This record gives sequence, C-alpha cells and structure tokens, in this order.
Amino acid sequence: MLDTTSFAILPSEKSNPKETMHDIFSIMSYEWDGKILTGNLSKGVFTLYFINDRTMRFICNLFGEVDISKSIAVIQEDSFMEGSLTETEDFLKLYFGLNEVILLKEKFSIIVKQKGQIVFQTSYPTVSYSSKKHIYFSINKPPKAPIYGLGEKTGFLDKNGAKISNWNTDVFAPHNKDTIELYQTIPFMMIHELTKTIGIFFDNTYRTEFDMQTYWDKLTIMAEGGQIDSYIIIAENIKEVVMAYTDLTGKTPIPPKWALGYHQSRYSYMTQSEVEDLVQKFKKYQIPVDSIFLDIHYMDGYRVFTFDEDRFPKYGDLIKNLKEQQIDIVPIVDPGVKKDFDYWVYREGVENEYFSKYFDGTIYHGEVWPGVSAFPDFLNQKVQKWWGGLHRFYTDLGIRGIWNDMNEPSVFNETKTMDLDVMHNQDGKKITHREGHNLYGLYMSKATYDGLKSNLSNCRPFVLTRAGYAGIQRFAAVWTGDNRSYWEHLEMSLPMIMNMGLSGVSFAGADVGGFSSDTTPELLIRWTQVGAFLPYFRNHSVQDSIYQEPWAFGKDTLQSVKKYIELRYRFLPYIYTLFYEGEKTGLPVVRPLVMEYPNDPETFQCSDEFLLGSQILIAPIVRPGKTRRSVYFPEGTWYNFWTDEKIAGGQYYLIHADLNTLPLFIKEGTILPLGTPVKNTKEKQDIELFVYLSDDKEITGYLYEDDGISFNYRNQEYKITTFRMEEDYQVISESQGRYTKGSSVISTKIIGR
Ligand code: MIG
Repeated sequence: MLDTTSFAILPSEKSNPKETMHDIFSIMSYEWDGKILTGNLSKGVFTLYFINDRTMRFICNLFGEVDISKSIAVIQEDSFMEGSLTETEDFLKLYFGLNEVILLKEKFSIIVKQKGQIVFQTSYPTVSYSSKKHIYFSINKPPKAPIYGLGEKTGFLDKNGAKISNWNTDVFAPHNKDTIELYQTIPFMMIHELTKTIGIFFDNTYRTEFDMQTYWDKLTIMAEGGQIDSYIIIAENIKEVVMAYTDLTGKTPIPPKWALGYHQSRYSYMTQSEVEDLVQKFKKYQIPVDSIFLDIHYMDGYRVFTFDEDRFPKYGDLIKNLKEQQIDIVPIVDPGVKKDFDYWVYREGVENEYFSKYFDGTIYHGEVWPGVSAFPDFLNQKVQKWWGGLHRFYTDLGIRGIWNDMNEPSVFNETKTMDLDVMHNQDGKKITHREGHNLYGLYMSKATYDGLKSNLSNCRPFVLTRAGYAGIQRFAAVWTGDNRSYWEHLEMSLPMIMNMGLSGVSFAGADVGGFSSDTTPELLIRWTQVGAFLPYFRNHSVQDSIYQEPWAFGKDTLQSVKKYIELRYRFLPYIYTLFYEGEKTGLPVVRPLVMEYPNDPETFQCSDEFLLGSQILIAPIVRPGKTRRSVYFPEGTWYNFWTDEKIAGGQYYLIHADLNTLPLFIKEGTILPLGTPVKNTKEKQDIELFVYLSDDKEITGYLYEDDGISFNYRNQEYKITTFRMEEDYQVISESQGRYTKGSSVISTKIIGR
C-alpha cells in the first residue's frame, strides 16, 4: 500500500546510496590471429571480430573468461572475416573489409569508421562495473537520433529519452509509460540517422537495462550478470539492420494460413455448449472466423493436457465437428504442472527429473492456477522432448495450435516468479534462474513448436506465446498480454507492435477490444479496424468483463465489426505474401513509416500510423468521439481506399472517418490483389486486382500462394505471380513455382485514370 500513496514520495535526507562504479581504463595486452582480436583490459578480457561486412561482435568479460559460444537466440553460422592490424603508441587499428576499427589503448574505446567517417563509437568508460557486479556498456548517441526496437515496450515509437528494463514479467496492472518491464525481452535496438542506422544486439539473458535517458549524448546498457556480448550492426538504413538482425536470430516462418484469420477468445468459454453456441452465432451472422480459443477453464482442475469432462463431456466430438466446419480450436497450455501424485504429468516429471530444482535437488514448487505446481525445466532438451511429446494429447484430437501463457514464468508470490536460485540444466550447463529467467518462455515455445511439428508431420504448427526472448519469432507469434479496454491501450498497441516488428517479431498483435475492463461499442469498432490490419488478429476479454463478441452490442456495431473482419479476409492474399517476403528477408508485415521513408524526419516520431508492407498506409482513429484526424502522407501519391481520391504526399491532411471508416490508403503504382469474400481461410479465394495508377512509377504487384498448411513450399511447391501494368492499361502476369492450385484473377479495376 505504502508505495501507492504519497508516502512513496515523502521528503527524505538522502536518496539510496549510490553504488560505487569501477571503470575499465586500458588495454594491457592483446593477441591477433588475423581474424579474432583478444585482449586483456585493466580488468577483464575481450574478444572482437567481424561476422561479415556489417556485423561486428564484441564480447567482454570482467570476471572470467570470454565465452564465445552463442546463445539460443543466435542461429547464424559462425564466420570470421579476415582482417589486418597495425599498432601505434595510442591505438590498435584494424581493417575488416570496409570497416576501419580503432581501439584506444588508454581510455579503452572502440571506434568504427567507414570511408573516413565515424559510424559507431563507444563512450568512455566503454565498460564499467558496479560494486554489485552489474556490468555496463556505453555507446555514443547523437542527442536527437531516434531509437527503435527493444521489442514489446510501452510508450511511443522513439525510445530516445526512455529507460527500459528487461525482466519478463506478468503485468496485470494497467500498462503505462512507467511499466518498463513486460512479458518479453528483446535486448536489441537501433539508432537511426538520416544516412545510416546502427543496430545493437546485447545478447545477455540476465535482467538488463537500456538507459537512453540519463545522458543526452550516450546510452548505457546494464546487465546484472554475465558478460557483454554485443553484436553491432552497421548499415545504411533500418531495413538493412532488421535483415542483418534476423540473419542472426532467425526469420518468422510463414504461419499456417488459418492462423492469420480472425480468432475469437474469452477467459473463458466455459462449456462445450457455450463453444457450440458461439460457433452458431458466427454462422447466423455470417461472420468469418478461423478459430476459437479455449482458456484455462477447459482443463480438469487446471491440469494441462486434460479436459474437464463435466464441462466438455464430448470434447473429442466437439473438436472433430468444428474441424468439419473449418474451425480450429486453440487451447491454452501454461507451464505450471499441478502437484498431484495421481496426475501422470506430475509423476512423469518427478520420476524423470524434468522439473526445475534447487541446487540441492529439491523440486521448486510455486502457486499458480492449479495450486501448488512444479515447472518443467524447458532449458533442457530432454524436457523439451518430453513436453513436446505430451502434445499428442492435443494433436490426436485434431488440434494444431497451442496458446502458451504464464511462461515468464508467472508465479503468485511477492517476486511474481520462481526463486532466483532455482537452477536450470541447460543441457549440462547449470545456470541460475537469475540467468535463465528471460529464456524460460522462449524455450517453452520451442518445446511446444517442435513437439507440434513432429506430431503433425509436415503440417505447420501455430504457437502463440506471451513471454519470449530474442529469436522467439522462430517458434511463436506473440500477443501483448493483458491490455485493457482503454483507448490509450489501443493507441499504444501501434508503436508497441511496430517496435516488435523492428525487433524481428513480425507475427504480433494485441487483444482486440481490450482484455480487462469493459469495452464499449465504439472502442470495439475502432479496435477491430486496427486489428484487421495487424498480423495477429484475436478478440479476447477477461472473465467478469462484459462480453465483446462481434454481436454483443446490437445490430449497428455488429455490422461495423463484421465489415472489418470481412475486410481482413479480403486483404489476406496481400498479408500472406508479406509473410512470405518476411520468411526470406526478416522484414516485418507491419512497419513504421520510418522504415520505408528513412530519410524523411517527419516519419521519425510517427507512432499513430503504420504501413502494411510498403504499399498500404493505415491511420486509425484511436480517440473516442473523433471522426477526423490529421494524417501524414510520405512522399508520392496516395489513394484513399474508400473514395479513390488522390492525395499528394509530403504533407499532412485532415482526414474524415465516421465510425464505420478506417482511414486506409494505397500507394500509387500498386497492383493490390484482394481476395474474394470467404467465411474462413480454408475456403478458396479468387483474386480481384486493384490497380493504382502512377505517372512516373512502375505499376506492379505480387501474389504468393501455396497450400497454406504444409511445409511443401520449402520444396518449391509455391507460386509467385508478378503483375505489371503495361502502357495500354493491360495487366500482364507472370507466374513461377510448382504450385498449381493457385487462385484465378476474376477482375481488374483501374483506379486513377
Ligand atoms: O491473468 O488464462 O494474459 O490472456 O486469459 C490470468 C487466463 C492468466 C493471462 C493472459 C490472458 C488469459 C488469462 N491469463
């Protein structure tokens, strides 16, 4: 209570005593083998090398040996560029391709130059540590340069001026600017300037802090343990940085198409008949839907891998019937396993030592939904295998998507998580929970993904997770946890999801309508308009809140919400094509304007508009009662999707948008492939082309197609069609690839003639 009243800010004599800081001064000695530089500092050791022309790795350990092995986050094959070294009295100078690296011997600092210009520079003291043995890494920043990335964080798009912290935390309290820790840890950021962008991936799994607030001209990164393990990406622009970062940590695989449809959820649909009624409603109102989520009440006493047979007496039939109606069921699976000696999952876990334990071998138990529970040690491969295998329970029923929640892990106690001295056995390497905490959710998602994948034979799994670490995109989609039915949270979801995309996590979304608190018809409509254009599209709400299914507020609201769910399906061919592009490049589906227009300073702070790919601009209304807003249009000509009106870019306009209208614009030169209306993704869509003319740009479009469900696309079973408009207003198309069951173009509409 005390810290939530004014007592928290009572006058006091002194603030907390400051920790003593120890700076690292100088390079004492070094060794160079033509590729890798290693050296001793006044305290500690370091290693520096280039993986390729644009990625430098700098590791520094102040309390032990440098560990050059890579974390689970990094999948890029190790490679070491050849370099050359010269030495003067004051510095070491190395050349790696384009890069000239200068290491100051006194006042140890790293400077990287390209073509004689400084492109990256640490800030002295480059490395320091505190009496608590927290380590610090300091980097120069231009005072006004925007900073992006850092994954799932509150606040606006630009993080310059913010201080954020990474410790995966279950935050039910309303998320706001001061909520510096949420469910995910992605210690990756970029500093953007007009002519270059620098990416910094600080691969350290302890609690870390990125301070871009205390100093105007430098930023400091702190970790509570471990070593400085940094990858510095030096690139010309944001796209290059994201491509290089996702070369390191992996690209989002193309999801099964059904996972890109509309999802309906609630905490919880309590019974089999409630689920059946729900599906009937979608039919009755002819609203497209791809899946229904089952929250914790489907389980028997919250035991994972069970169904409550009183509530769901014929769950096998239910799932089978829904499957016949082309609807997927996605059940929730939490990590906590109920302590119950008659429950086979608990018994197997104890007998085979699968649970996380203290150093002395006693199993850690904590309270979650099922009561006292044990927590699988997902960091261990044997445990991953076991857990993945348990999913046969679901896959045998026809389930192919799993929702992982509470995997920070969240525990109901003061610290909100496991004791920090619980040990994880990372395939032989014993690490404390203090070190492994931020990895727990990622490893759980990996176990789930791998398990589903091997059970489902050649069928793409779908995993949704709340917690994660850098690289999570390889295994799961991410939703932004317990938001509220606040307009502020609708607004905040945009920069949050854009920054996740810049951090490699393309497949992301927020609970549409808001999770806790009660939504309103207007908020549900505006939120559905946004959700329809975000990668992951699910309406979800908390128990005891009012229902917020599309029909919950009468006919007008229903019509409006339905219109945007339908529109989502119209845009799916375009969205799916973006996911294909993303698997190759790592570029996100949803992008901030600055990603496409990096030289336009007007885009740097643009938090309330986004681009879907490069050609579609969305500027949603995120305030109650508003039917107009100012919209910035980057250079070029744009078309209003609804009216076909042309808008010249490079300026702001006041856009009108009644409650039924999402401000939606298409860039000139686009051939947009819209799908014909369907009731879910399992139905075949045909294509209607919308051609947006341009006076001076090529007019093109792309369509990627495959079976939507298997991994056959990785064996050339796909089809890519390129559309191009010729002088005579004819659209010619060219297809390549082996997939033969693609859709047909049934109409072409030319806009802007
Ligand atoms: O807060 O499973 O974020 O989506 O409905 C309770 C119940 C735990 C938190 C998730 C939310 C889910 C809820 N869970």
